[in-house]
Amino acid sequence: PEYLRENFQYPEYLNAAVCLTNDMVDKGFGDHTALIGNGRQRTYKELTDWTNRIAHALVEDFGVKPGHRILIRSANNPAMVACWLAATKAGAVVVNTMPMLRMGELSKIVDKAEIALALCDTRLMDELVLCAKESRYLKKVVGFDGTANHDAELDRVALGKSVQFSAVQTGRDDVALLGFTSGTTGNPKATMHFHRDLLTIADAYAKEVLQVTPEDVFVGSPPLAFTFGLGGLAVFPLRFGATATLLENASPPEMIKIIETYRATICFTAPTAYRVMLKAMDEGADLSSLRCAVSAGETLPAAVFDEWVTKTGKPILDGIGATELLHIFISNRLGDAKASSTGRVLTGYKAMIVDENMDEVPRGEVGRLAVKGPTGCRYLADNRQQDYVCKGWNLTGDSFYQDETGEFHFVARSDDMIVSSGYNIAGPDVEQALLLHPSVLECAVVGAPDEIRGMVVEAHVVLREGVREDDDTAEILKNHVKKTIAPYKYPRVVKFLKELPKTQTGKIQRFKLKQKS
Ligand code: 3SK
Repeated sequence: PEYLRENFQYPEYLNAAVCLTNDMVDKGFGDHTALIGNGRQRTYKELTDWTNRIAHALVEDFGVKPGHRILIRSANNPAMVACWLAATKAGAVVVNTMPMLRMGELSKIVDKAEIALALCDTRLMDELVLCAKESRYLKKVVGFDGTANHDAELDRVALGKSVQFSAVQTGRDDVALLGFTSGTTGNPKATMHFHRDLLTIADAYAKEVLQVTPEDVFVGSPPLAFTFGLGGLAVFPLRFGATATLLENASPPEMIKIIETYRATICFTAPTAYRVMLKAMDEGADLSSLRCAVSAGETLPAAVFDEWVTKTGKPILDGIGATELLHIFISNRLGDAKASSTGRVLTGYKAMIVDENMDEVPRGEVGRLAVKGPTGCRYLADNRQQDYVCKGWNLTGDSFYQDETGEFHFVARSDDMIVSSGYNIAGPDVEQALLLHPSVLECAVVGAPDEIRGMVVEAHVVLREGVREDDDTAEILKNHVKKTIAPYKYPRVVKFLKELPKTQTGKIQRFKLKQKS
C-alpha cells in the first residue's frame, strides 16, 4: 500500500513494546527517566526489567499465549503501563479499560473480545470479579498493585522472575490492541490496531507535529484506556526517550502541580481543563515550562485558544482523532496554529469532505469528514463496518469544511446539526458564543423538538460559582448570544445544570441531554 511505500516503513517482524522499552535501553536511554507516578520515578532500564518480569509471569504462571486477549483495568499509573507493555511483549492483544466502568459495561467488552484473563488494580477488583462470575469467557482476574508496592498476586509472582525475556516475535500487522469506542448506542465497537500502528502514531503525530525530544516531559488527563491517552501519555514519550508523568486523578490543579514540579513541556487535555488552568494562572500558577498544549476530543473554542496564546505565548494545538484511526490525523502545527481551525492532515493520511454519495464537495462547502490512513479502520466482527467505512474511507460522523488553503474546520458532529425553522444551526457555534460570557463555565447545546419550528436550540449551561440560576440569567445569556452570533441561533431554551453528562473520556454526552428535552 501507498502509505507503507512512502512512509512508516517498519520491519516485517516487530513487537511494539520492545521498541518502547528494550530498544530504548539499547539506544542509550537506560538511565533516563521513563515514567513518573504514584511517588516514584522509573528509568527506561527499570521499566524494561519490570515489564520483562511481568511478561514471564503472564506466560509461565497465567498461561498467556500469542493472540490471547487480555483486559487491563486501572487508572493512569506506571503499573498499568507496565502491564500493558508486558502483555504486548507476550504477544497478547490488550484491551485497556477505564476504572469507572461498571460490571455491565465490562461484560459487553469481555463478551465482544472473548476475554479469558484480566489484570486489575486491586483497588478496582469488585466490578470485574462480579463480571467474571457471570461471564462465559472471563475465567481469571489477576490483581496488581497500582501503587506499585508489589503487594498483589501479579507483583508477587513477577518479583521472582528473570529480567531477561524473549518477547514474542509478532508481525508488524499482528493485532496488538483493541480500542473500544463508547459510541452513543450503548453497543460498543472494538477497533483493531496492529503493532506497527503504535509506532505510526508516534512517527506521524508526535514526531511530525509535536517534534518530541528526550528532554520532553508529558502530562495530561486522558485515560490510558482511551487511545488518545495511551498515545499521548505512554507511546509518544516512550518512543522518543522522553518522560511520562501519570496521574490517577488528573484534575487541573493536579496537572498544574506536576507541570510546576517536573517542568512538564507537553500537556494533553480537553478545552475545559485549559480554561481552568488559565484561571489558575491569574492566581499564580506557573505554566512557563509548557512548550505546547494539545487539545482534542472536543472542539477548542476560539476564546480559549486566544487567551492561552496571549497568556502563555505558546500554541495550543487543536486536532481531531478517533479511536478508529488510533490517534490524531488532522492537526494544527507548531508555528502555524490558528483559532477555529483543526489544521491539516498528517503525512501518510488522507482526508476529504464528501456528500451523501461519497463525492468530494468543493472547498468551503460543509460536508462529512472522510479519512483514510495507515492506522485504520478495522472493527472486530462488526456489521457496522459498512456504515462507518466506505471504499476504504472512514466516516467520522463530523461535519467539516476545507478552506481554500486546505485547512480543515470543524462545524459540528453530523448529528449535532440543529435544523430550526429551516435554518441549519451548528450547536458548537452557539456553545462558543455562550462560553464567551463570563457567567458560563461549561455548556452543551442540543436541538429540542418544537411544534412550530421543528427544532429549537436548547442550551444546557453550568454557571460559574456565585451566578444565580434564574430567568434573569437565562435572559442575559439569550441576549448575549443574539449579540455575538446570528440572532436566529440564540437558544430559545436555557437550562441550568450543576455538571454536564460526560463519557469517561471527557466527551459531552449530548444524546443524554437530548433525551431530557
Ligand atoms: O477525539 C477522539 O475521539 C480521539 C480518539 C483517539 C485518539 C485521539 C482522539 C482525539
